[in-house]
Amino acid sequence: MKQAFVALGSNLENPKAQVQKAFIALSHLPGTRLVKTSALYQTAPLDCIDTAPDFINAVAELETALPPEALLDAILEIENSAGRERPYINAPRVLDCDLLLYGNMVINTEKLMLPHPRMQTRGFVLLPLFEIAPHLILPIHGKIAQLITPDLSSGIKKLPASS
Ligand code: PH2
Ligand code: MG
Ligand code: MG
Repeated sequence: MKQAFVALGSNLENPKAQVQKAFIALSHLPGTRLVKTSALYQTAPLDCIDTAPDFINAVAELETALPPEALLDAILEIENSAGRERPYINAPRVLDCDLLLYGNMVINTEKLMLPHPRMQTRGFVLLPLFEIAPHLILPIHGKIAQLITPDLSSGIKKLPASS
């Protein structure tokens, strides 16, 4: 079994419910255990069109027997089942599932890049990841605690568990 982390994001069609549903879908993947989920975070859109709504973001920790490419296919299937469409880059979406990390693997293929190529600069990924794995050491980028800067944390609000 390998440890993997998946980032979830939604800014369409009841984003909180989309992310909650995605946690459940992850827990049902074959050969996979949902180990931990972060809180939900309300985050300002980054690199999106001006009118993009705020996102709900979260991170999940998995333990899985699926190889990385199969895990990627499985999480993209979860996106598709939620009704994901891709009219243009970074368009508002019902659900985005990004494979962040798979053990200590470094992969650079057309299909899959690990660590996820933008994760080390994105507060909406790093803050929920730090919440559930504060001692994590990323391949290439090192300790998660050292990647989090006040700059990255602006525009990000951790929501209370009840919300
Ligand atoms: N995802 C993007 C681009 N910008 N901004 C926020 N706040 N949250 C996201 O999940 C996000 C984004 C590309 O996938
Ligand atoms: Mg993404
Ligand atoms: Mg994506």
